[in-house]
Amino acid sequence: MRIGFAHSAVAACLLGCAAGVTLGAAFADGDAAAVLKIDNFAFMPKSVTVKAGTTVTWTNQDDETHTVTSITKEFKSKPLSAGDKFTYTFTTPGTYKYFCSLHPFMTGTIVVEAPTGAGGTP
Ligand SMILES: [Cu+2]
Repeated sequence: MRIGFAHSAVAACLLGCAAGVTLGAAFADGDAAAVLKIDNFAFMPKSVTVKAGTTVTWTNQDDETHTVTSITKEFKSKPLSAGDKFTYTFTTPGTYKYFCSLHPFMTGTIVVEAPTGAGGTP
């Protein structure tokens, strides 16, 4: 269901992006969102550590089409053209490795830590 998945990913991004803009100043108590970019055939930052429940957004700023594809198939973007975004919310602690299915040498890692107590400890 490639089309269906892409549609839900876009919907999630709309929600996530809107929330990010609205709540941007309120993130001091915890990372509820993380933003990565894809540029020059690389994910940047290449490795990111976030708390469980964090929504990660990748934006393709390259001129090439790329994907964000989990090696364990937990998440998989559609091919992202320049300017496209992909959003995924990580709810379970663990290490998530991913790559670009079009350029497999492009790799990245999301490390998801257990959430801290309410309020968190920076
Ligand atoms: Cu690529």
